[in-house]
Amino acid sequence: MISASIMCANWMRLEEDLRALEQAGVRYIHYDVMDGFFVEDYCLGTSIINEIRANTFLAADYHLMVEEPIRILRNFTPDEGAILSIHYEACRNLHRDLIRVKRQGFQAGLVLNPATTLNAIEYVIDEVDTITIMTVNPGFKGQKLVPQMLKKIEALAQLRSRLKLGFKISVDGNVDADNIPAMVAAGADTLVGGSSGLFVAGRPLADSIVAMRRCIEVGLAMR
Ligand code: S6P
Ligand code: MG
Repeated sequence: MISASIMCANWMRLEEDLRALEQAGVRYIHYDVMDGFFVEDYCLGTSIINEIRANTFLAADYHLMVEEPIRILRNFTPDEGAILSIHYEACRNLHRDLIRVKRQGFQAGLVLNPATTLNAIEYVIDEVDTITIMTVNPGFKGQKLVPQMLKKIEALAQLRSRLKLGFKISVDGNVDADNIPAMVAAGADTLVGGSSGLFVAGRPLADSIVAMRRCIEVGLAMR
């Protein structure tokens, strides 16, 4: 599945971009929310998010890069199929927070920064619908893959089959033609498309999506 990181869209032509994503069968719109504290930058408040939500049928994939996200959980509306992901590193009471995300009607997502080990999530792994491996350090578009993350995706996929769990594995950061095959081969189910692989300057979105799908096929064949 492809989740389109809307912060990387062409904001001067947002409506066109939305229609192209819908027509190409993208699965989610990925909304990055940054608080200038957990990460250095700020982006996507709910007034902007809700304007986009009102103008697309694509399901929401919220990525909260926010300290203590539980404080602002009520700002988000759980439409059909929406995922809301919070960071392991940002929550003082992660288990409680994941339960609250689900209780509010979202699929519960958990995001891990590159330095966070998989051991850290042993006691919450049964609660989650999606685990996102940050393949760059969060905060900015246009960064390069942290290469050790390919092993981490693979280890997470192995852990999932060992525990017989059904969560999805998502990857976020530098999802491009060079990296997609290895990410998919390692076990990624959802790819967050950003500035490197989806919203590429001078290339129509439809072409990017065709190219991403070709790379996904290559990765699946390598499994
Ligand atoms: C980064 C954020 C991401 C980016 C996306 C950028 O902190 O969580 O969702 O928007 O990964 O993609 P790219 O291809 O520029 O790395
Ligand atoms: Mg993100």
